[in-house]
Amino acid sequence: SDLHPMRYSLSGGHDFDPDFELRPNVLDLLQHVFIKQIVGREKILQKQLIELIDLNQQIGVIEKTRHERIHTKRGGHMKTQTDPDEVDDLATLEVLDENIVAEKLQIRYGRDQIYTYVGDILIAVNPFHKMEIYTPQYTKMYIGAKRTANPPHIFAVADVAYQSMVSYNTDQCIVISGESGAGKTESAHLLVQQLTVLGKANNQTLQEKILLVNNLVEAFGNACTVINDNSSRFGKYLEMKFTCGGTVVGAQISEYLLEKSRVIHQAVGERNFHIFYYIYAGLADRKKLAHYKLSDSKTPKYLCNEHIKLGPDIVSNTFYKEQFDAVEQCFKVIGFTLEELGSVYSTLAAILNSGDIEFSPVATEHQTDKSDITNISVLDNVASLLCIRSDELQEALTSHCVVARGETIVRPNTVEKAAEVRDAMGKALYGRLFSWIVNRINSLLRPDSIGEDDKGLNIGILDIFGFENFKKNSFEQLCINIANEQIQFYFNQHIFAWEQDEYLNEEVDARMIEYEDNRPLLDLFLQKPMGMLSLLDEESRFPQATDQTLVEKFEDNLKTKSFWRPKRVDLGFGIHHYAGKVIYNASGFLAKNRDMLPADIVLLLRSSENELTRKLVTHPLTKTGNLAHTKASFLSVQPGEPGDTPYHPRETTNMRTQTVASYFRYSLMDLLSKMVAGQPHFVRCIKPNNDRQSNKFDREKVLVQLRYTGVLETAKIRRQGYSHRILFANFIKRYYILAFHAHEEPAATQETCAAIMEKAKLENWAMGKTKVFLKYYHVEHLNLMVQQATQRIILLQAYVRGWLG
Ligand code: AOV
Ligand code: MG
Repeated sequence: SDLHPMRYSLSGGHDFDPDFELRPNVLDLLQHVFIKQIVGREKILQKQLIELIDLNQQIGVIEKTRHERIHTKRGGHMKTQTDPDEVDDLATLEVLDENIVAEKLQIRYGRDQIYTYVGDILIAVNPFHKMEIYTPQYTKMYIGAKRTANPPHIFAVADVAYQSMVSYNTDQCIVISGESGAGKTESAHLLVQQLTVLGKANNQTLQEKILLVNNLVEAFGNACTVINDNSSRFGKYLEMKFTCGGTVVGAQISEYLLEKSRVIHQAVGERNFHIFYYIYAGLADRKKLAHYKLSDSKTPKYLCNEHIKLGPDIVSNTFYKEQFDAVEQCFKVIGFTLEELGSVYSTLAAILNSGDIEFSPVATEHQTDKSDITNISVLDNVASLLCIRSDELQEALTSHCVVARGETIVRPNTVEKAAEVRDAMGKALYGRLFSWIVNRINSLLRPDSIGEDDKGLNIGILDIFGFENFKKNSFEQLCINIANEQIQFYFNQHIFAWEQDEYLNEEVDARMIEYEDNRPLLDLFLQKPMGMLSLLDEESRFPQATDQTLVEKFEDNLKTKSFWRPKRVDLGFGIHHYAGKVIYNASGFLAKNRDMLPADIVLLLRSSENELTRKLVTHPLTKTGNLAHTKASFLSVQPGEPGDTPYHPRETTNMRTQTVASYFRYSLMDLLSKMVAGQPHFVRCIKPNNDRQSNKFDREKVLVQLRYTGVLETAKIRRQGYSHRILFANFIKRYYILAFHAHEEPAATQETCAAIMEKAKLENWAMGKTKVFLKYYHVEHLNLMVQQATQRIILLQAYVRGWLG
């Protein structure tokens, strides 16, 4: 079962039959019967068969040629690399220091070699121009190929993950990291592209659907920022589902922490989510603006901010129109109904319209803080698009209910409060629409062909928003950077901490590597009850609290060098992240964390005559993740329960309410539990310059990234360390054929394993108490030998079948 047909089948169309091979009498049979019969009949056949008879001997031959090749051609992994310019793998460099590493990357970058290995980790330097290395020829070249056969490539990562999944029957997880604009999302696309080919979907449609998922969710979740024109404003974990045989059967996405505030406000030089521009231009093109209550002469407020007046630019933008057609096509191919599409467009149009609702103060006899809507026609438009009553919407925006001593009292909203409610509604509708789309995609792409006993396998691809450091950093940047901090911790755990623990346990001698442990920072954010997020939640519960009291609370409680209050910055606080120092501004933190959607609005939307609108407010927002199997060492805190910090006690609906911080904490844990369940592969994206220019390699900029991502330490540990540790029994099951006869059953001991390694003439491995410790190139070499041995067995079986008739 270790041997996957895809890897071992011969071009002749013969299938490998593992049972056949295991029948002990096959070899004897051949030796005694068939050889005699065919002697003289067919010279070539005879020669081949004799060659094949004694597998051990045969493997000796294969091994010799391989071994020679490795020494002569590659050189790298057995000794250090000789040609100083040809470094596919930085872990092989004789002298490892950051300047040399940066220089090698620069030389390669200058030759358009954007990919480089550090052991089994792939470094991808953003080329900022189109590359001709993702064509079908390249796809083919990287399928089932030995790593050293081709230059480093993202397709090779897909291949290793896929082959490991089918060979070892375990889930895989590809973690892509790097700062904003470094190329994570592009890498994620390329991985999906290669994996759909590897997974040979039985039907074209499924393959097509999976390829479109990213495009669809990114139209809704990505936006133009000052750093990246297509910046991910949410975290995405895409799981591709396979049968145990390796056929792709579906996909599932989890989304994390969409930056909803972008719907109502964009910073200088930034834009709203792509889809708003697409739909605005697309509907204009189809003369459908009026139907969705939009006007081409007056651009919705949410689309223009004080710094860019897009106006007619949007409506006449052909790129946007094309994108709209493309998004619609994605929806249709994936399986959304036309009715659903109409509802999605209506919801988007309702959000755009709602931004234009204006309020003015009304002075009454008793009070002056009442507000009224000045443009009732806009209100009517929003109500009609959401299929709710206009007068009820007006009431929900301009007043709120308070329950006091069992009595419900209606209180008016001030102009500011009414505008807040309006914006909260826009954000909530968009956030929920996004979640609904993701859930709908999941139900449309949920695999149904996997049987009950066959739970199937999956490869997860993590593409989150990268580390951000703007001129002004708010709550969103804090969450984004905490998420990156957690991913870095996961990387460190995997590459350094566990590795070292295991050496100790197995009594394998290996030098320890120093690395930057960012655990204290994670504690600073996530610890309960004194971590930053807990303090934020606590403060969010006090009605009298302000952003000022929040920063003071941070200052009083967070006693670490990584936190400080810069002078002369109101509401400012600084954090020294693993990736650098960031100054945050706490203005708006409390409101953003509370993220309140008044109960009156929820109840009103629930009365909608539109099914989708109702669904958006009735479906529980929290996802259920399985946190039970999360390795404790990953979590600096206990996983938070969804909704574990109720902050709004008078909420009368049964809608779960929780702060953004507590939900964020929960999402992080949910994500990690998914990630640790699989074998990880790492892709580290590097941004060569801040100007999005091709052919510009800013050495300082790259050095900083190499430093904070621990590339140098990784290279060292990859050179010294053993990336593979395999239990004796598993090792023997996989490789015994290299040193024993097919029918032998050698004992699961150190001696057996050593015998195999010696037979394979490999050096520099280590023997633990229960596991064999191998470097990644050992495994490649062993796999290749098994593959060749197996191919010969297949040949043999084919001949035997033929003769048996
Ligand atoms: P990100 O995902 O890491 O940023 P992207 O994947 O969106 O970054 O890449 C940013 C831009 O770099 C893309 O729009 C492309 O123009 C270019 N690019 C990246 N990789 C390649 C490639 N392999 N070939 C050609 N161009 C590329 V963020 O989501 O902002 O953290 O939050
Ligand atoms: Mg991205």
